[in-house]
Amino acid sequence: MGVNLEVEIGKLKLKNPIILASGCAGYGIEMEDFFPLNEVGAIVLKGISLKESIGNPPPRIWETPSGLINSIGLQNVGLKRFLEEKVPHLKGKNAIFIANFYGKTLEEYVDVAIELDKVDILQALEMNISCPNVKEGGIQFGLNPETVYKVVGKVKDRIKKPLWVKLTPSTNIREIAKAAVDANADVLVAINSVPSMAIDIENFEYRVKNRVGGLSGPAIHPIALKLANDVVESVKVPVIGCGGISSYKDALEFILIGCRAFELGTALFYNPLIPLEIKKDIEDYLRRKGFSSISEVIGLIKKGGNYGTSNDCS
Ligand code: RRO
Repeated sequence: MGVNLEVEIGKLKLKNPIILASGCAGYGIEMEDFFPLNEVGAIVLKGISLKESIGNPPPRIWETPSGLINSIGLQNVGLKRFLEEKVPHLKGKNAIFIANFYGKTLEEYVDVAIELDKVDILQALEMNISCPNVKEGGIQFGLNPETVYKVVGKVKDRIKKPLWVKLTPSTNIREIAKAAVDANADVLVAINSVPSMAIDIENFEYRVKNRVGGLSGPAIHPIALKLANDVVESVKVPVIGCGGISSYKDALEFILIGCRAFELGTALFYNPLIPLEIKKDIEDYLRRKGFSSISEVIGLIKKGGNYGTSNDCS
């Protein structure tokens, strides 16, 4: 029996709920060695800013028990080279591409979004207000509800494509989610990496030069799940779960709490074929449980307990 994995993220139809997370799949092209790009529901490209950036100085990656700390610092080719060098490669792939973007100032967020909005191969724009690794832009735009309302509203006013907003775990995510939706965000993504630190005690040094990096991988999955749940409970727009997925079970946890899709990131670094494995395993699960489509299990979790009924933001 065939199972239907199609999901709707607002007006956007994805053939399956598997989305490759920004920063973990390059500009899409890098994944083609492993599978045709249209095997996954969508690919979120590495964050783009107006100007090219070499990112933070090395070392900027450190592996922890069940996790990965990164401090890439938004290295990217910049808007001009993205349009000239990357976009032509993505044309005709019959896949869904989402551009992740950020600005150092509110005006830069708007300017880069306006330009990306004109790119026909992009189906939506994912605003990054949650990068833990840059001094300007990134996380400080995502910590405060008033700032979130302002930056989301200003960008949303100037673009036609759906606006996804990727949230940080480092604040009251319910308030931030509401502010983004009040400013007409179409979709929320929860969560970006968790600010973290590791020390080399022999050499008295931080493991990453920037001192702080974003923790991702299995270590953060339960945190991500709880925060995605908070967002689902707080707003009516589609929510995409992100954080520490390394198996179909982790992915389905996001779906059962009500996320319409999920972003897969760090696991791609040690197993680039994991999207295909998760797809097959989800199909097997749905058949085993007697469902014919993924949409039947979205939000199927049995509600219970008192959590979420108060103003709990812990
Ligand atoms: O480039 C990065 O350092 C980075 C970004 Br933009 C982000 O959103 N999340 C992350 O963990 N690293």
